[in-house]
Amino acid sequence: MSTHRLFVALRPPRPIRRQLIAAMHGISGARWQDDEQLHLTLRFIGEVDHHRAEDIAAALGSLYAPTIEARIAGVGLFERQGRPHMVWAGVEPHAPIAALHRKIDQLLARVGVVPETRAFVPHITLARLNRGSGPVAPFLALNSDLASAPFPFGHVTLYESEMGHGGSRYHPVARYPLDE
Ligand code: 2AM
Repeated sequence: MSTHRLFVALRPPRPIRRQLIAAMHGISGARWQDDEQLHLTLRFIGEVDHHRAEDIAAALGSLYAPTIEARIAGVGLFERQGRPHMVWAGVEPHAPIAALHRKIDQLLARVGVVPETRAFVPHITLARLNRGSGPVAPFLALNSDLASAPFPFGHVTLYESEMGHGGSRYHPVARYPLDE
């Protein structure tokens, strides 16, 4: 049976995406994300069958949470096995985003999605790196004060991730409005 690789995310508005894209330079060999790929993952779900996917989409329909006023705040680095793995943009404030993450975790637990154990660090991935990528320190230094105007996250999106040769493509499956 075919499966769906799902995750739940917040999508920054267009002017914010443009600002992030404008900052994407200065690491040779980095795989910069394109406009369609930019998002803040609230909850990674993973592979589920079609029935579970429908249950998940329905469960998210009962989400009731306020719109989040956010702003971009700096950049960061995740390492894997001691090597730079990806660079990301920070988003603040953390508290309402973490609260939304917990709420979604609880909704999904009701339809059998195992609760998250990994620490939640709100971030928007900007680039994926590999052994051949150049140094990241200049990029991190240059963008340490990266900041945006305040902007709203007005809805939550359920995405399907499709893995391909040129990296993953993310397709919105459903959108759930947040309260004004
Ligand atoms: P990343 O951008 O920080 O790598 C689709 O793959 C989205 O889900 C990406 O934003 C990715 O986060 C996130 N993701 C992938 N695997 C994950 C995992 N095991 N735990 C948490 N998030 C994951």
